[in-house]
Amino acid sequence: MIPEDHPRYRSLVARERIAACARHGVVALEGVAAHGRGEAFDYLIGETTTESAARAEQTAAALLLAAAHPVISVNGNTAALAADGVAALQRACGAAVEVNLFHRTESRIEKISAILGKAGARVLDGEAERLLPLSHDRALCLRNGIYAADVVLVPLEDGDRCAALRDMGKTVIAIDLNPLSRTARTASLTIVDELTRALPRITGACETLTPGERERLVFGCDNTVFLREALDEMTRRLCHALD
Ligand code: PTJ
Repeated sequence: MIPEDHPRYRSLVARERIAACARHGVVALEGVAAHGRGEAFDYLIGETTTESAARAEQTAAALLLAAAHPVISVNGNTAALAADGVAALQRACGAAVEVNLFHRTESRIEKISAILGKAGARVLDGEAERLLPLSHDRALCLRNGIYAADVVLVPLEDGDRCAALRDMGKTVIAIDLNPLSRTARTASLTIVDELTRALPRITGACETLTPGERERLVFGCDNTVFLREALDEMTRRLCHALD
């Protein structure tokens, strides 16, 4: 039991949730390591949404709303931490939700789909086919889902699939606290923010952006600028950590 007045309450609750979901086979054991890496980068960014990340979140909303066939791709960590957030974003932008796993088993697909369904998300189902040019199981996706998408939101991605999706001409929006990851550098837009902070902000922007604002954000989207701003912020914090 984590006391609510613990200074790191939010972080500890998230960690406990990841551990519980790993015990249930929702989160892959490798996903526990990925979460820890995320925690470390979140420390560096100050465990807060920077002004730059907030702009990236608005841009993500604009891209999702401009898409003809947006898809939110969900893995084990995302379902564990943010099933509600995925469902709310789906309602706000009309995206399809598809489960796509690196460590793929039918049992995990079912468990993750159930968590998402319970949170109110409508999850695509059907026969996954090996449609992406990848040698691992993230190649398996739905013909009417990720394969047909023009914009794919990929929280906690692995770099290979991000590159494959870009090569197929898709716009890829990543949420990744590590601005140096291959995913972050390959995506069309990377939100350097923690998943559970990012999703509600994207949803909020979907509900409030005017058509003119959306157009300006899509036109001005430059991933290199967002990555540089995230690295600058981390560097600034490191340089002044003991001041
Ligand atoms: O559920 P599966 O089988 O699809 O497996 C998923 C994992 C997470 C194991 C797989 O996608 C993976 O190996 O991911 P990586 O390559 O470790 O990348 C995860 C990235 O997400 C890292 O750069 C972390 O810094 C970042 N990250 C971790 N937790 C969060 C995060 N970014 C934002 N919010 C988080 N909560």
